[in-house]
Amino acid sequence: MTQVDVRQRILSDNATAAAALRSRFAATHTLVLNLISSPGSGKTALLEATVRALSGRLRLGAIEGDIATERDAERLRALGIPAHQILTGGSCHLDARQVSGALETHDLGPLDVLFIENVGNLVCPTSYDLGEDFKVALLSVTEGEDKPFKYPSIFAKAAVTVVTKADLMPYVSFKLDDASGQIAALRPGGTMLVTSAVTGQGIAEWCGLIEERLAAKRGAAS
Ligand SMILES: Nc1nc2c(ncn2[C@@H]2O[C@H](COP(=O)(O)OP(=O)(O)OP(=O)(O)O)[C@@H](O)[C@H]2O)c(=O)[nH]1
Ligand SMILES: [Mg+2]
Repeated sequence: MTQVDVRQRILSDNATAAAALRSRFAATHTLVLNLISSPGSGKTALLEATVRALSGRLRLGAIEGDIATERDAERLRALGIPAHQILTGGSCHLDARQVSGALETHDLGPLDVLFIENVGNLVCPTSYDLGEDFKVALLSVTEGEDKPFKYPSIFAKAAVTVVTKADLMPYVSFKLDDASGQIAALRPGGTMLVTSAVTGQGIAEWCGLIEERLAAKRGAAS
């Protein structure tokens, strides 16, 4: 088998496992988001702000992917939602089998929304379907506005891009118009939001988007 054959086989096995997950989430009417970004761009901070805003209204849960430590799951459990940490032990992304395994061994209970926070990496997680309703790409203003065109695959695949750490915009030369032009070119019709987990900017819009997508999924199923 060549390297290309092996990769195709891995992705094909992943697609089968992802399809089973998607059926499972359809049966429970659970909206599933797969969050992908560079390390430290603010995935867990966005989820913390989301939990603070929405956990009174919706049943939220999280699967966290990291190479090492339970820290992100602990941050979310501290806010009162079920969160399970998958430790990849070196792998730079989550795959669908790991997510199914986590759901088999750790009952997160009935959920309206499941957040899957992928391993911090803008490249590897892009190829692996996790049975999600949509991917969310995060881009923090401290990373620079040139990143969408430099890492096009994730910004093309993500239905939603969240620009994070907007409170730091005055201190860095992040050109928001430039970034939004690249994102729109890579994903025509996609949604871009600008948020700050520190000031709360954009969090209401982000939570509104989640509630709308959940209602749409439930409406489509009935
Ligand atoms: N100023 C500011 N800092 C933020 C914001 N969001 C996150 N941070 C900080 O950025 C750092 C990384 O945030 P995390 O939420 O842990 O980032 P992450 O993407 O989950 O990181 P990994 O899981 O390691 O990939 C922390 O020090 C946060 O406090 C924000 O909106 N504004
Ligand atoms: Mg994190």
